[in-house]
Amino acid sequence: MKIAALEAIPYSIPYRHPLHFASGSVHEADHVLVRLRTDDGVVGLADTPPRPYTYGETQKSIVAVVQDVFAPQLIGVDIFDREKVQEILYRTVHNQTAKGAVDIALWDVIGKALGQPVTKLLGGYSDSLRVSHMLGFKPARELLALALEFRETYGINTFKLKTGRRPLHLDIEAARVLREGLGEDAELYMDANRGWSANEAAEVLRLTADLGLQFLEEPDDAREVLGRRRLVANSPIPIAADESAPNLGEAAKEILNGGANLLAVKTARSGFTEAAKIVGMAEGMGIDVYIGNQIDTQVGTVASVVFGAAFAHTAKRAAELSNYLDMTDDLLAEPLQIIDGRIRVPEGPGVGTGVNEEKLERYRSDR
Ligand code: MUC
Ligand code: MG
Repeated sequence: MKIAALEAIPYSIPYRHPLHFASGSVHEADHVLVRLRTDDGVVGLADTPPRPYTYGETQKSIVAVVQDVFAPQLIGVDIFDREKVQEILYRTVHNQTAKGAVDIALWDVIGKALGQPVTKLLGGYSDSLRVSHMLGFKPARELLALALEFRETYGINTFKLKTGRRPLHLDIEAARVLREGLGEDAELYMDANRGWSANEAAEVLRLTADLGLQFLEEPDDAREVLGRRRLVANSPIPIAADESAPNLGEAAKEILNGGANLLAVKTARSGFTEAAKIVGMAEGMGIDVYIGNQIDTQVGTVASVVFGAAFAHTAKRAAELSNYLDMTDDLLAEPLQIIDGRIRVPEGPGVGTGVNEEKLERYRSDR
């Protein structure tokens, strides 16, 4: 069974309210749906979030690289020759989420062709994942009200607080208000998206030492190697790499450099094939991982669930799976449900990324 067509469809769905964080903000999901067809008519789907401030990609660059660079090289390749597909994709540098989406769409057709859920093909470890919700910049009291509402409505009790602001007390106060309002049982961690220097991050860790934070993600720019190494060596909690470890090589380098001792794994940027290699590498090195969020739609989130539930190493920690709730609508045909703080893996063949065609027509922006 061979790849016969590869399309990239830009679309846009507004957010209910913008999400702000240290490296940028989102107001609408101006994403790209990747659709891969085989010569037998099997269709695979995946979602691609352009994040210029993280990976340098835009909606237009994703459409261009998928249709003009990847499609001509991939058409005619057997769907089961995954290493050949990887070799072709990695001939092109960067374009992280475009490659991730092509890989996930390929896994979707493989699952459908075999009549198997992809989560089982990958590892089949669990049938659900515990959800962590990401809170963007807001005044501390509003953050607490939101977190309490999420706990009440969805049973979510793990929260990632976006930080990296100056003056530092804004984020320190937000963390303190959340801990006091949510109680000891809530799991809380911070993501500064490189907003601080290493010394500022050390100061925040000192002033929040009594709050029981789980870890701190991407506190500063990891390219400032010595500052980061010093921070990791002296931190009482793990320091996680997210955008500083977007691929297998960078993830290995960050760990070996002492730039991180925890890794965020994101299917949107790694697909399933590279993400599985990162998970294996981390497990072998004794490094914990968690499933991160690329501010994914439901189509993107279902891929994270399928992957995260497949492995013991990724299913251990809460996964960031709920930010689609900030969107006004979604393309996913079978909407996700968060019950008792968990999302279940879809049971049908493939990834479960089927879209509502009528909605795709309504939101696509190329016509
Ligand atoms: C994160 O973990 O950094 C920020 C931008 C994006 O695409 O995802 C985030 C979340
Ligand atoms: Mg992050």
